[in-house]
Amino acid sequence: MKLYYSKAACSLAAHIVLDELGIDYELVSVDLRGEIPADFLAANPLGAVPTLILDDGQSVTEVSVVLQYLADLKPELKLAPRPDSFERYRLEEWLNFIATELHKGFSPLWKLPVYGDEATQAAVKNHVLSELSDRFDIVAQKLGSREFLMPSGYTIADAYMFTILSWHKFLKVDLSKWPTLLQYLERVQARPAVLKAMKSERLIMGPQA
Ligand SMILES: N[C@@H](CCC(=O)N[C@@H](CS)C(=O)NCC(=O)O)C(=O)O
Repeated sequence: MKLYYSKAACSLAAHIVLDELGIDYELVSVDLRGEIPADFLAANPLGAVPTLILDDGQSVTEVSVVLQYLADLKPELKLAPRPDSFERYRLEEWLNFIATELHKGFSPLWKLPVYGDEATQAAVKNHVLSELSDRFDIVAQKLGSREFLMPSGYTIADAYMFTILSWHKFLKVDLSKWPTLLQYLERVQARPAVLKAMKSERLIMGPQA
């Protein structure tokens, strides 16, 4: 299996889940600002990571689908509830919320210069932050005193939530108003598979980092 990824991008979620599975895989780094490899574009015309290439040559795209595909390879790890259970819909609610409300909510902050002069960029940033702030409230409230998003324990939704919320460090989004979220990020980051994927992408260094 081969994963096209880009450092610190949403593909980190798939990278983490591959490490949770403990299976062999190949990583191919894509420079999203550089030349896009033709084989990658053929597999995903959107030119977006993550793109997973299976051993039979088929591709799987879209974060939420890639994560579910991976989780279903090893159901015994309970990274997702069984597909025929009601709980699976609860997981999908989280995946969809993260994808559409948080992931794409953060996206304008990665490309602020396209919005024009500094005043316009500041206005866009303010608007994005106020929308994200409402969503952070919802996540913090739903998490409450729970360790992970699903009452059953750690799932692929946590790998995705962790990846997207961690962007606060790169994009200078202050999360201090949401200690629940900061503690949650620390808890997820302590997982060996999360540390392994982060070290592999050089997001943290050293054995204790
Ligand atoms: N709908 C896609 C979106 C994935 C996406 O936005 N990926 C970003 C990185 S986080 C990307 O590759 N963007 C391409 C670009 O910036 O050119 C999915 O859910 O997988």
